[in-house]
Amino acid sequence: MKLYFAPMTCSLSPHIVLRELGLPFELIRVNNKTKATADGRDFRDINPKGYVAALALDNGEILTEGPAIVQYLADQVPGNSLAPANGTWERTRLQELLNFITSEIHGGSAPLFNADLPEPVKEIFRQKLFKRLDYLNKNLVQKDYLLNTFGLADAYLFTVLKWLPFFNIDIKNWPELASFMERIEARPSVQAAMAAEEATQPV
Ligand SMILES: N[C@@H](CCC(=O)N[C@@H](CS)C(=O)NCC(=O)O)C(=O)O
Repeated sequence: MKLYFAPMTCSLSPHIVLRELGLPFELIRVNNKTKATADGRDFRDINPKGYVAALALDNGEILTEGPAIVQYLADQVPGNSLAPANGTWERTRLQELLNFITSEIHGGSAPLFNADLPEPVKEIFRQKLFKRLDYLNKNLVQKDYLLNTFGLADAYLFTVLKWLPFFNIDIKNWPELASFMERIEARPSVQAAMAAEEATQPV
């Protein structure tokens, strides 16, 4: 398998999951501006949507969309602790969380990266995001992880909350989220994924 990624983007989530599961993979960097890939291709020929993450399977299939990728990966390792089995109520709860993170946190914070958006518009997105962070903060009171044990939703939430400093949002305003971030960042898989991404050459 090949994971097409760009450093510090949402592709960190499947990258962490690959390492947690111990699956073999190749990491291929994408320049998100030029769409050049480290293996000498135009990324749009791999993912016509033009955004990371994209997972190239050994059978030639390309899988995109973070929540789908991480669930596919977990399903390659039956009995793993990152995702409840398909078809169970617990799996539905995981999907509920992944969808919340992708639409409300990932999608909800994306406009804050846009330098062309006027400040009052950004403030609307910021206030909406704060409500979602309040919700998550309450959810994590006396809990180490979003579900019972570390799993797919935690890797994804960690990835998107790593962007908060870019928006000058201080995670310390949400103490449970702040300790969640420390807890997840301390995991060997997370340390290894961030180090591996940083060690790649720019394309
Ligand atoms: N819906 C996609 C969104 C992926 C996405 O937002 N990727 C960003 C990085 S976090 C990207 O590559 N943006 C570059 C672009 O859109 O040109 C998913 O959940 O995987």
